[in-house]
Amino acid sequence: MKRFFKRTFTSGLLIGGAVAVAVAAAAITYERYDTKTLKRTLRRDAVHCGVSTGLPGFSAQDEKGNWSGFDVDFCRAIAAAIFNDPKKVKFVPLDAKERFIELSKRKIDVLARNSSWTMSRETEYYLHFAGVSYYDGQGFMTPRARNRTSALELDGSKVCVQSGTTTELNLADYFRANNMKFEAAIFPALEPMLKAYESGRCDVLTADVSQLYALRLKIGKAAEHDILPDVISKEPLSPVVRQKDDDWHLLVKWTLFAMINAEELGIDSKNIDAAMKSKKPEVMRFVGTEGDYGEWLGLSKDWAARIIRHVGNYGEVYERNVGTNSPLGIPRGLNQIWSAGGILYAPPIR
Ligand SMILES: N[C@@H](CCC(=O)N[C@@H](CS)C(=O)NCC(=O)O)C(=O)O
Repeated sequence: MKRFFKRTFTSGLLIGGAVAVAVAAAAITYERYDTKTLKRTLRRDAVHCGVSTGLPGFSAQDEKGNWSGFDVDFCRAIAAAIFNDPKKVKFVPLDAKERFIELSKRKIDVLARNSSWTMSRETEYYLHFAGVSYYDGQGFMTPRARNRTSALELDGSKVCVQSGTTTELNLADYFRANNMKFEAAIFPALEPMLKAYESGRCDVLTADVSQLYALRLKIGKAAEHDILPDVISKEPLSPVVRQKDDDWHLLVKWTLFAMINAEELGIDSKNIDAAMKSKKPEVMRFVGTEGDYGEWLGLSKDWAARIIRHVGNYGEVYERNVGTNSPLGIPRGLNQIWSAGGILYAPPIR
């Protein structure tokens, strides 16, 4: 469907310093293409969201089949914005290797699966990373019994790593740069990698630090495993969409920005009803009592308020799933709002 938006601009022209002012009104017609993804999502009444196969705190299923986690909540936020119903999501578990291919093949609408934003992933698979939802970095986990305190003590180690990840290349770079030898035990799937580590077939396991926390929890006996302090790479984790899918890309991107902006503005799931009555201009634009920002996205005026009511702001989602009072217990660190000492900085809704 093609939608046309007509906007009129008025420009004033001052002639020769005289009092005569000529006013020219120009009507400019913008064209916006509604691409297939939003239409299909609306038709089937559900967002198809690619997540990892099972990382506690990020995307995991309980015995009743209910999904929870940081990535899961992001999928629910998109559904809340579109349908006013966070349950209208179908979760599609994907391992590292298949995730971008399945997204390209339209098996899913969006990938929210601890995926690092890199140049080659955008250019080779024709994708867009919508915005950083979690600033991560790669680290190492070792059994406490091995008594390691730094990654620089890992010379000669056998290292468990998952294929199809940025982790594999960073591992090789790090050992080479530090003149250390290693043997990689490479696994295409998570479970066999974890089993190999648990049974002592590897001396160390490497993954993004957030995922090490999740895996340590999965193993049980958290106290028996150390996450070393060294962080050897940048892993900007981001939701991913296909290229040439502009309206969908905007929707996913602004869902994330809405969650971050809400935290900065002090809007959360508990005070959202009061926020709907606020007279503060920034809050009014956010909740849709002023302006038509949601409508330009193809949604309702209260699209952002729906996200916060049903899912919460960024900080609520972080704390619930991975924060210091959750079983994972990861401090906010870089993932704190910029005005509170972190680097989360979302463009404003205006
Ligand atoms: N952020 C890195 C690593 C992501 C990744 O796939 N990590 C593995 C190791 S923990 C994982 O999440 N596996 C879960 C799965 O395959 O379902 C990337 O984008 O390549």
